[in-house]
Amino acid sequence: MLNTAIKAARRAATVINRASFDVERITVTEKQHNDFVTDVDQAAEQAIVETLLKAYPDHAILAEESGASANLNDESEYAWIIDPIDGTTNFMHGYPNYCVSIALQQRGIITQAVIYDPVRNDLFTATKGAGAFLNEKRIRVTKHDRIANTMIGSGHQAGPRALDEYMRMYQIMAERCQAVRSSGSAALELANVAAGRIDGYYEKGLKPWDIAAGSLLVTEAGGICGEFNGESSYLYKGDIIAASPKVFGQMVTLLSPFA
Ligand code: LIP
Repeated sequence: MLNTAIKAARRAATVINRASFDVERITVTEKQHNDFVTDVDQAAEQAIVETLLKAYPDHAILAEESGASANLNDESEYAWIIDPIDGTTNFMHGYPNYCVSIALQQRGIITQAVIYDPVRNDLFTATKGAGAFLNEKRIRVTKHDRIANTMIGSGHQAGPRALDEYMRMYQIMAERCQAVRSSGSAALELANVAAGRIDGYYEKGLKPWDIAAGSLLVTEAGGICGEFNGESSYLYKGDIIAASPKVFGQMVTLLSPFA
């Protein structure tokens, strides 16, 4: 199943890379204020869904652009959770920081994850219980134990309330960390936490397709994911803190007032 997901991600990346040479020609639609979809998101998603359903016609699908398939429910044995381009705004501006994200949920538990960064040709993979990998090499979260030594990623949803809350959280985190970064792709930043490129990530109001694959990468790389109060229903609640174990605890202490 992981191999099928990798095949699907690479097919999507072919569509994305071709379009990235001429971003002026991309057709952009605004779904909501500052929330965009392009014709490339749709074509990449179609390539992913076709590849997965060809191999597994009975599996359910939850995808950012086409939504949930009719056979998706809490009891679904297998459901694929897909974001064809996480970081659409980056992509449509030609800012090279976005990825394809595909996860398999098995009776409510994420068991397979693929995040593919087509710009750097970085393939992140994880299978539950078998570790996390970047280009087939084992990856682990950082060993920092003091928040003062960390670089943390973050992001925010559109809208004045989310922005106001983000600014208050940013002030708290930026005062205590070495740096806070906001680079526009939650999935890629979760993969970066898994790979030890940043020490942690936090964002509120995300969707399951932003989080599903990245969260398995983080936990299989030795990290922890949780809600802002530390609890575990982050996937469908959409508020996530992900970090190495010691940093996670300190982030929850700082950010739990925003739970
Ligand atoms: C985006 C995220 C980004 C977040 C945005 C949005 P999209 O996903 O990855 O980090 O801040 O709100 O959800 O729309 O590019 O797939």
